[in-house]
Amino acid sequence: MTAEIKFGTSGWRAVVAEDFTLSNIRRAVAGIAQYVASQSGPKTVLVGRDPRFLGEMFVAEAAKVLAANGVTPLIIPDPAPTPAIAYAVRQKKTGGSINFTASHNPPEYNGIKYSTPDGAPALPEVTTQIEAKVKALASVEPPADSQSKYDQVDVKPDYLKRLGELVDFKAIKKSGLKVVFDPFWGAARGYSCHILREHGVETATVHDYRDVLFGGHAPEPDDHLLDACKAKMKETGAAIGIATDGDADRFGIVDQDGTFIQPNYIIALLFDYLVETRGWRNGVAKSVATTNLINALAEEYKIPLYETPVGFKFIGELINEDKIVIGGEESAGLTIRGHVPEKDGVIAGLLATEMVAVRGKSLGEQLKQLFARVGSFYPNRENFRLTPEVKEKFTEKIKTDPTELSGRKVAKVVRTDGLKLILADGSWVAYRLSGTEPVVRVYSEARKDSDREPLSQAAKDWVLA
Ligand code: G16
Repeated sequence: MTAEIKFGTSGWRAVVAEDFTLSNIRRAVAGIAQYVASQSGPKTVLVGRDPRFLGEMFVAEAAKVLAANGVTPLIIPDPAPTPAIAYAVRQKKTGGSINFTASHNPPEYNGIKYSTPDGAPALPEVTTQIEAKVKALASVEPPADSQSKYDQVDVKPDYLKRLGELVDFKAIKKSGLKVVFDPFWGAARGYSCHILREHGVETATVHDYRDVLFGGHAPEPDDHLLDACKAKMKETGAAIGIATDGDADRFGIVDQDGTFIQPNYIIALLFDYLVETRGWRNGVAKSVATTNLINALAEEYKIPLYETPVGFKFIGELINEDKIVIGGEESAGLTIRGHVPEKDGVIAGLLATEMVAVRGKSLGEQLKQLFARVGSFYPNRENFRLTPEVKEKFTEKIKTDPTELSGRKVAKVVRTDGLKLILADGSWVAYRLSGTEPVVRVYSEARKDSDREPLSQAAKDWVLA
């Protein structure tokens, strides 16, 4: 079947054998090749993948399609983290990368992320051009099986070397803390654990083998899927558990006592820590759906704050322009100054480890201190499956500008992405359609723990009424 190929929040994603077929992959890759060929930049494209089923085959097919369209493929033979591929794009000065991954989506999905020569996820002005080229291609004949061998590159050594420059491994080693790493059967296997061990840090792993079914669920480093990591931490006496998703651009962090520390808080804590230890003060960025704890910190430090639509490509731009210390999204993505303009779940875990080692305090204790300094914030997110009725109702509803939400006065309406309603006490709710999954996202952030549930309920009541 000829599917409509859309590059959503982060690339094209589809169910394997339904829309993610060799024939649609050929169209998508040919569209990217035509785009690259039309640009003035390099005509070589890196081709990589996460460890999903048939990834090797998709990479091989993409290489042939690129070559047939006048673009030279440079193949990454082993599964590689999305940020390691982003780093290689810059190092090798290629015309971008094609990465076969569906990130944290369930095992039946695969996808293509295209990054531009700056290593950042392609911006909408690029993906709309690619989509138009793909649309014009009814079908792409399978390229003749040329016997030519394409060049290969191992992206791991350079990327790990860069991490060695950005993270203070000496401090981690000195603290003597132990780490558990959970790669979720994904692309970061052999990355975070390797570099920690290389620097003499005792590191245990779980889910450290290939399983294309990811244990029967999405490879998402979320609280409810981190039991094995928590059990291993208990067994080994680890001070921190660090996890990455299928393509290692997202992170999940577990505190010493087994508490999952949500990404919102990790980004805020790292922002504070980097200002303190690196002395950087150029700016900070977050998506509009990410905690206002970051706004409060930016205000305290008198550091410019950039609030972007959801999609790391917008934060990537700010990194490339050297405008920010750190940029993050509540969906578990972050990067830092001087690093790739792409989410990096590996560096997130390593920096969180460094922060615990240097501060000598658990993440929970650090968060408590941060709340005492700049105020408390309790973010929450829920997803609703999209039936055609839900989608229609939702789309209509969020066009309106409400003046109150369950009796609470709306102080400000923000339309950076979807709809965000800011209430008088600084709490807020936000709504948008996901660009990666068939769901509606309902975000809320209370200022008191006791208001977390009522506010989230009010947010749902308003949109579903
Ligand atoms: C992708 C994007 C992120 C975005 C996330 C959720 O992450 O790269 O920038 O925050 O999706 O987007 P949405 O709410 O539209 O589903 P990943 O890790 O799936 O590539």
